[in-house]
Amino acid sequence: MVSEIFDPDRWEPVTDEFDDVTYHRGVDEPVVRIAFDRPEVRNAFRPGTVDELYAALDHARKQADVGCVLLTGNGPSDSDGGWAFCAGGDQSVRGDSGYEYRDDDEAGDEEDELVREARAGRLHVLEVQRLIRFMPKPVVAVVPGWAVGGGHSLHVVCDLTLASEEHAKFLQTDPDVGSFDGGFGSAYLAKQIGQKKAREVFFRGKTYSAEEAADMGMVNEAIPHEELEAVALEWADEMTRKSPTAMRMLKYAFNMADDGMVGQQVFAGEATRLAYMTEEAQEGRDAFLEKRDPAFEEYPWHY
Ligand code: S0N
Repeated sequence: MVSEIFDPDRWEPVTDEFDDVTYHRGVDEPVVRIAFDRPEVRNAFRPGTVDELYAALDHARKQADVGCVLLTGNGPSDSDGGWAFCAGGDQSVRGDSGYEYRDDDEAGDEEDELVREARAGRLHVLEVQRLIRFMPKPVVAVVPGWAVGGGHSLHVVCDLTLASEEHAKFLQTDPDVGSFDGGFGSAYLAKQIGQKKAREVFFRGKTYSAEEAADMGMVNEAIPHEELEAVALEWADEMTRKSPTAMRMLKYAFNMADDGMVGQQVFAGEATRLAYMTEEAQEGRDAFLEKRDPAFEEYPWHY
């Protein structure tokens, strides 16, 4: 079983090579579902989990026929029935300078010795955050239970969050375990819910329900638990019917003000891609290749 609220008729596996993550694509919809699959530890991530998550997200990023990514957590836990989106970094594999690959963590085993050495104690969940932030399609956090620590930060960086009315719980424990997400997890959260509230989330470490999180502005909607994944698919269906170019430009436009020069670069790269599609830009290329002056006077100075 993938998850109690997973509908097997609507999904087919993309791969079964992952240990800590499941990866499906919609049978009839241009949507993928990527899920943490460690319910016994509230879907906490170890380094191999992050590798697999990154690989699945990057695969989804490159698929021309995929317009939306649902990021969720499988459940419930067999031992106590608890639900989780993700409980952040797995504290049991945290060494003295970061999270460590252990013997039962198969991911990346083929890598050579120098790569293994370079990746020791990595905090590469931040690379996953950047991938979510910069991929040219919406990523929706579908939160069936706990979103905690680095798991909370992941929902924050997603474009949208839908949460189980009954089971979703939002909690920041970073300062309880001596970690701090000083990037999107805190600063971008403050953009979403305001400075005072964001500081309360981190400094107090109170648990918020889906409804409270929606009232604060960090969750789009609280959904009855049994309907959570079906509603997420409805939202994905609405979004994937829109113009891919418009959606991409909108995502990057929303990001730009907060992402500085990198945000400008990403947006401008897309503008350049659009410009390349014009005859005017193609005239510049052709003139160079034909060793003549470009005839740009053919093209209007629009106002
Ligand atoms: C999630 C909580 C609140 C759930 O409580 P509940 O329902 O009472 O269940 P438990 O009995 O506590 O848990 C069930 C089982 O799951 C294990 N477990 C839960 N979370 C983790 C975890 N994070 N790591 C390892 N195991 C976990 C429990 O141990 C239990 O197992 P058994 O039954 O065998 O005892 C509650 O569990 C809780 O508070 N969990 C810890 C949450 C936490 O503190 N997470 C880490 C926070 N920090 C980060 O995530 C760092 C993120 C990060 O990587 C990062 C990001 C940005 C910049 C830097 C970093 C960096 O790496 O530092």
